[in-house]
Amino acid sequence: DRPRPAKYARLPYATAQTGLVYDVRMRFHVEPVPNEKDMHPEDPRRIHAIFEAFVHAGLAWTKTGSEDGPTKFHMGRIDARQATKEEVCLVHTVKHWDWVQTLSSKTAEELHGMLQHAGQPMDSVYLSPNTPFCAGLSAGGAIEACRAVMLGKVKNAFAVIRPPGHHAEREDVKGFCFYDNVSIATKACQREFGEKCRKVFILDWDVHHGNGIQQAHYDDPNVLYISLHVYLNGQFYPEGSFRDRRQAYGDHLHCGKGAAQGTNVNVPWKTHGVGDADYMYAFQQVVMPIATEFAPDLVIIAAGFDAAEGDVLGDCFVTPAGYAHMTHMLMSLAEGRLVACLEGGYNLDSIARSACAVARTMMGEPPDRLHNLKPSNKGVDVVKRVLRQQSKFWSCLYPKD
Ligand code: 6DK
Ligand code: ZN
Repeated sequence: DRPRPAKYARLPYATAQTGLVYDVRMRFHVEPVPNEKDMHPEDPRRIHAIFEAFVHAGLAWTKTGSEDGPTKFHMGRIDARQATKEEVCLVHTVKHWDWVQTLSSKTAEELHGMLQHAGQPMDSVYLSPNTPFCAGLSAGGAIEACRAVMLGKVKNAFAVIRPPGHHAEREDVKGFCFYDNVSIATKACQREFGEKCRKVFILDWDVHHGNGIQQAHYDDPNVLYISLHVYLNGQFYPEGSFRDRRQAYGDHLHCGKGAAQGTNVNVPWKTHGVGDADYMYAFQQVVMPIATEFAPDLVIIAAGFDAAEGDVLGDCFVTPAGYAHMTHMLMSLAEGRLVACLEGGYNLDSIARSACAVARTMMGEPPDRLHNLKPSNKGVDVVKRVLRQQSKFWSCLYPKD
């Protein structure tokens, strides 16, 4: 990451405007493997790589040198804690909670055996005795980041958490996820802050569709979920991975149920290889108009960095500056109350650089300029299809002619 320009080093972050959740104990959820080369992509080093980059760039609780006196907090530290059973069960069933808890007392062999569930292999997760502890901290970290913003302790916050959450369903672990961190934080804040936090906007820029988040709020008109993801008609996760054989789940026709129609928005890219220009186009045409009309009280980013340049799972080309611009636009909503919660992202260097760009933007630095603003033909096509569908529900999108 580039060094911090001097003119920003002196900005008076008297009380930090940006909060940071990072707890090393979230690294304890690991798959036992013989060597580094065989590491699962959802690697405990992911969160460390991001934190280390924050420290290196002078963004996270570093000492600024003896002549400056005491430690200066550039990002304010927010402590993670365990999410309670009651909080987790705002989204998941008690049966789900109980099942996750049982993992802590199992041997490695027993855990390995549990990966076969009712004759079917469990979908893309590994299990460790520390999983319940780490999943609890991850959800609790997301909650505390959102609470700090809602309480006005910080303007915005970044929760560097794992395991991720957006695939976890009401009663299913899936896709490296156990508890749906972002949805739990959403419901916890709605409950605690009432009218002050009635409407929450969740923007999911992870390259995979957040089926868990979509499910958790599908009939709630007070939660707007917009996801941009690769969607290849059965060929890209989580398509085709559901027990009940659901296929089309992240398509543009899934809009929400009943009074919540229009509060679920899928932007399903039809190819790999989408980049900044496609994201900027979707933000301009779809995301920002709908979000502005929705007028949220809080914005949460399901911030996976697997659409980043260099990620082998995503195979897309979003640059750190692209993430910075999306962050910058989202900061214009909800009087700036914005929380980024880490989801996926597997190239340690890409996620570190992307997360730094997001954090700098949240702290008030202008984003770097983008060099290519021409969206791909296929990208334009997808956005048009989304517009046609969503214009039934949003007056800002009504065809005007
Ligand atoms: N499995 C996520 O990024 C999770 O959305 C993505 C889960 C993908 C599962 C299928 C898959 C592999 C690939 C390579 C090696 C082992 C397993 F939830 C998030 F973390 F955010 O690609
Ligand atoms: Zn992902």
